[in-house]
Amino acid sequence: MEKSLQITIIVSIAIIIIAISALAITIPFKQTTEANYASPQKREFWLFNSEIPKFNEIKMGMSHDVFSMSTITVNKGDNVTIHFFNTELPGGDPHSFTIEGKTYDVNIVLNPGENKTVSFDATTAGVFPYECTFHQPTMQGQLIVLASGQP
Ligand SMILES: [Cu+2]
Repeated sequence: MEKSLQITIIVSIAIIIIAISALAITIPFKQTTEANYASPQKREFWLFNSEIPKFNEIKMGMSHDVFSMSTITVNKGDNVTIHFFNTELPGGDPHSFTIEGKTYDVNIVLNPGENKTVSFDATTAGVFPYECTFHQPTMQGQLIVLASGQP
């Protein structure tokens, strides 16, 4: 009888220690997550056409053109502004910034030396591929809209 009471007390103390440890581990992560997902915010990006140095287009059978950013990450609810620049010299290629699908209807086409700005609200969470319609398959990226932190 006395022994079983001892065991009960030891088990209870062990459970309390485990519970406190788990809480101590979880709390810092929770705070970090909440701080990072403060939203909505106005988020601004500068995007450029770029190229892979020493990339042999003939040998590889594809374009050397890429976007300066292959991912753009925002939170759901953010207002997103993207300034897109075509840094080609006169006589160079046009480039587009085109988000695939109908969720975000963005398609801007720039001649050499031009820049344009596009703004939209990130109303839908998910991963949305973007591309330059002139330079596939190399010139593409992903708009990532995170759902976390939304009420
Ligand atoms: Cu392009």
